[in-house]
Amino acid sequence: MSQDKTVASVIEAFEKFDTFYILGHEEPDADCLGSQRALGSWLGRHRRDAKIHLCSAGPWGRPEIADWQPLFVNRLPSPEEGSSPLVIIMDCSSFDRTGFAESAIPDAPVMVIDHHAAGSDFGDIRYIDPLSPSTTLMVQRLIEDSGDTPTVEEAEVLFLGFCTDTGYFRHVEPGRSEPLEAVARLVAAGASPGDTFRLLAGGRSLGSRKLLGRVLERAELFFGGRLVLSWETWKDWRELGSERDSDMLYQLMLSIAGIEAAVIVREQNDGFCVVGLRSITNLDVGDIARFFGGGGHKKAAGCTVSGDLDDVIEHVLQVFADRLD
Ligand SMILES: [Mn+2]
Repeated sequence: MSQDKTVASVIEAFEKFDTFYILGHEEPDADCLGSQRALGSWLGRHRRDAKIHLCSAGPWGRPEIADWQPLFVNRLPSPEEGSSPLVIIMDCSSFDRTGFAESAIPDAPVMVIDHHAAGSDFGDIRYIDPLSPSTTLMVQRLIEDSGDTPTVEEAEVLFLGFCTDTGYFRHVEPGRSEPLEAVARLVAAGASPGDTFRLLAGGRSLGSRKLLGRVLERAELFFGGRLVLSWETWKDWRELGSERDSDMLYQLMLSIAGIEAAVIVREQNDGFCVVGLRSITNLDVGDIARFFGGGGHKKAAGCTVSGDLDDVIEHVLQVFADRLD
């Protein structure tokens, strides 16, 4: 089915139901929650009789969405007698990622709206667009293709979701302008690029800034300056707080001239270390993560490795040596 037809059939499908359970993935981000909020808001505007339940299993770790928690339930209420419920799962490539047990979900048709290319083929109605940089952009399309315009609030959360998944436009692919044309309409509808940037970059604790400094201070170059590696101890984490800002840390590390990849090794308190990997060249860090039983993409990946900090750092460097030496 063409994407146009899929979108039309999804819009049509909404008409058959009167109760909507809108779910996203666990450890939610603004793409998932923004998609849920905008779709819920729009369905509520159109179908004034409909019951809308925004559902999230949490945990709510990210500062930019911390205020949204009261809008969501973490336990799904039962549908009313005689109602026609639909379960909508957004930005989620497998059912497990919702964080809910199957028994906690009402027995109802399932619609999946997602932009991940890989994943399990679950759900009865599927709207999947791997070319879409965010799920929020797909929700915007549903709203616009039904002849409507997002409200200011819908535009704000849709824009925030797009900025989250594109690293504030950094990951938008060249050669395709439609996503930028679409988000320009969100700005026209009232979304603020400045406020959105401050929401994504701000709201941090002093401890988290000091932690950035500490980890940066320890950074070392390897393989003729092609790899930068740093580390964080369990003690740092206890002292300065659990709030992390990995994206900022990787940005700073990857801004070193001539660098190809960055690694952060984080000591856990259970004899393991969590290793985060980022690349800005063709060097496939997903491959390195998979060597240790982890996963991810070519440019962003992670794994958990047993051993103390020194052992894990040495082991990771050995694996990089095969590729960079
Ligand atoms: Mn997403």
